[in-house]
Amino acid sequence: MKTRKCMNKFSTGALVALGLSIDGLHSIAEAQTQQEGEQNQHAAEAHHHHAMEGSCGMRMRMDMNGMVMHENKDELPKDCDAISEEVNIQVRAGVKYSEQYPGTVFGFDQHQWKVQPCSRITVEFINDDHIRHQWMVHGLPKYLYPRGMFHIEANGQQSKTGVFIVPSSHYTYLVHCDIAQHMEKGMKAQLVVGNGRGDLPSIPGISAPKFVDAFSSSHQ
Ligand SMILES: [Cu+2]
Repeated sequence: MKTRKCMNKFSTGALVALGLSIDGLHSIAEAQTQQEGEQNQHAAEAHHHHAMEGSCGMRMRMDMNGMVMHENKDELPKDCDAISEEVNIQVRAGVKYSEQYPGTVFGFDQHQWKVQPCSRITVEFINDDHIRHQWMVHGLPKYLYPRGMFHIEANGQQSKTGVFIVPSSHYTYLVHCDIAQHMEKGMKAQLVVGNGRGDLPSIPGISAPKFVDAFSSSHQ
C-alpha cells in the first residue's frame, strides 16, 4: 500500500530530515513572497510547495506550523463499540516548564492525562520555545496506528492540533518528545487509559527514575 510505505519512512532519524523539509517549506514560502508581483512564471514552484503539504497521504499532514502523523478521527478500535467520551487536552511545551523539576531542561506543562477507555482525544499542542517539540504517544494498536504511534510536532512558537482514539484496554502509554535528549531532559509524560498499568519511570513530578543518579555533593 502506497500510504503505508510512505509512513514507514518516518523513523526517528527521518524526523530530523522532516525538520529540514519544514525549513525547506519556509524558504520556498519566502521565495514565493519575493516573487509576488512578477509574472506567473513561478506557478510551478507554487504548485510544488502545495504538493509538499500532506504529501504522504491522509495519515500525515504538515505545514509551516508543524505536523500531525497517524491521526485517527473516526476509525474505532475493534474492541470499542463506540466512542466513550470526547476529551480535549491542551498541552504546552517549553523550557520554562522544567524549572520546578531539578535536573530537567525541557518540559510539558502537564505530565499525566487520564482518560476513559475508547475515548477520542483531541490534543492541542502549543510550543512556547523557539525550537521544535513533539507530543508523541507510543504503544497504540499497530493495525490503527503505524508503528503504534500518534505524533504531533509543533515548530518554534507554533501550535498544532490532532485527534486519535484509544482502545479499550487499561494501559499507561508513554508520551514524549523524540528530539534528541528532550525526553531524557524532562519531556516525558504518560497517558493513563482507565486504571492504567502502573506509572512509567522518570516522569517529572510523578515517578522516580529507574536508575537514580549516584552523584554526591560532598567532596571527600
Ligand atoms: Cu522537545
